[in-house]
Amino acid sequence: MNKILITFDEAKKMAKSVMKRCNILGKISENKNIITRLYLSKEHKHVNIIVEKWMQKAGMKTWQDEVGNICGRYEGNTLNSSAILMASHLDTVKNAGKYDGILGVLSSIEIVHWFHKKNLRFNFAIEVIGFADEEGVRFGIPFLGSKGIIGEWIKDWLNIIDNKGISLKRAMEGFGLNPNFFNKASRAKDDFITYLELHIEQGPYLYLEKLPLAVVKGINGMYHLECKFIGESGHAGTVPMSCRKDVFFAFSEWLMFLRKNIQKEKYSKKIVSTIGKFNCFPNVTNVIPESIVFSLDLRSIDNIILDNFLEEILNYAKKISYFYKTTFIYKKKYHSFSVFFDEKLQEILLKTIKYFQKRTIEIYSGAGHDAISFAKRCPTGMIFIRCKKGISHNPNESVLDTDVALSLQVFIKFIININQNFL
Ligand code: HGY
Ligand code: MN
Ligand code: MN
Repeated sequence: MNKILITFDEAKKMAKSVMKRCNILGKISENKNIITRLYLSKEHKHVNIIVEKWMQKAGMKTWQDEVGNICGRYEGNTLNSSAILMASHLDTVKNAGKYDGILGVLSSIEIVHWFHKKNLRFNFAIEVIGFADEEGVRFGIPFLGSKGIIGEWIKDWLNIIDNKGISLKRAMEGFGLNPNFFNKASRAKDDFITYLELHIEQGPYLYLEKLPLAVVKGINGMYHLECKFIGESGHAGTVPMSCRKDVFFAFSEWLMFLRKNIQKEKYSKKIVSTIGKFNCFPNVTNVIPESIVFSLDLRSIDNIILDNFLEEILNYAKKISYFYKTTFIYKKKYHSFSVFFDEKLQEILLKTIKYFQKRTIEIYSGAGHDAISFAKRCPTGMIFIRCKKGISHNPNESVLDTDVALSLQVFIKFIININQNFL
């Protein structure tokens, strides 16, 4: 079976079909001008129906699980054998591109379709999952889809409400899911022998190195906080500056401290910090704000550096808020330690990429991925595909179909190889 290879021309044809399907799903959005597809939305349901049909055409048995993931299974030589899981997510951020997550799901389906057409079966099954929610945009918790598969949902999450006041529980019911059955989505540990994810890099390294593919060594640790400076609202025209409890002065001095701190030798190039969401109350021109609420996203591959930096900027926030007679409070909404992928799997992926692409690089992922959920359960590997100028979470996200073709060749060869040697 080792001799079976897929030619680049054949792979390019498959890549064209993957890109066409990315375009089709890119049109399914809550907003006709930008791509936004959130968990348990009608767009999510629409995409699941289409992707399920593509999975069935590829020879897979399909089902939608109890947290809304769309799943497909291509049996091995023997029924009910453990599976290689190839997956990624189908939800998007707001104003997204067409490839983040989606490319990995559709490429995986295309690969299974190729095996199905060649009537190839392996010592393992292959499962493909389109995770229902990775971005966490609607309910603020990332990786809800893959956490459903590994049984890491917490019942309290059902009461979390979205920005329209709809609880996760109600949203599940509206989607046709029974919120009390979320545990039924979880799969046994030995259902999966390996987790593989193809994903766009979403950063600039492959683009700068002029390389199509790279092996991912691991994923940065991450904190998501919700922070609040609380002052005192008052009349913009009458309150003297010396009597104000001005949250913006506290916030801006804190932000300057953060910027200076992150440039210090001990932190520079090791941490990224983002304030993506920002709200001011009451947000009226002639009222001194009572409070500002904002998100803080911090990431680093080094967990200690990440914790030290976070402690320093939280301490300073408390100090500067006292100086301006305001209060600073925060909530840790999410935390994941950095994750390092299986060395042996990386070696095989590296060798397989080098078979087609003489040179490659190994990088850590600044972006979070569903692979985080599986790294502690089974050998987990990721391949990054170049995206133009590293642009992502942006409608200008773009990939080359020749790079997609190469990634299909790599994954097909990888699966045929491990069928021979690995198991
Ligand atoms: O935030 C991330 O890293 C991913 O896009 N969810
Ligand atoms: Mn993303
Ligand atoms: Mn993603």
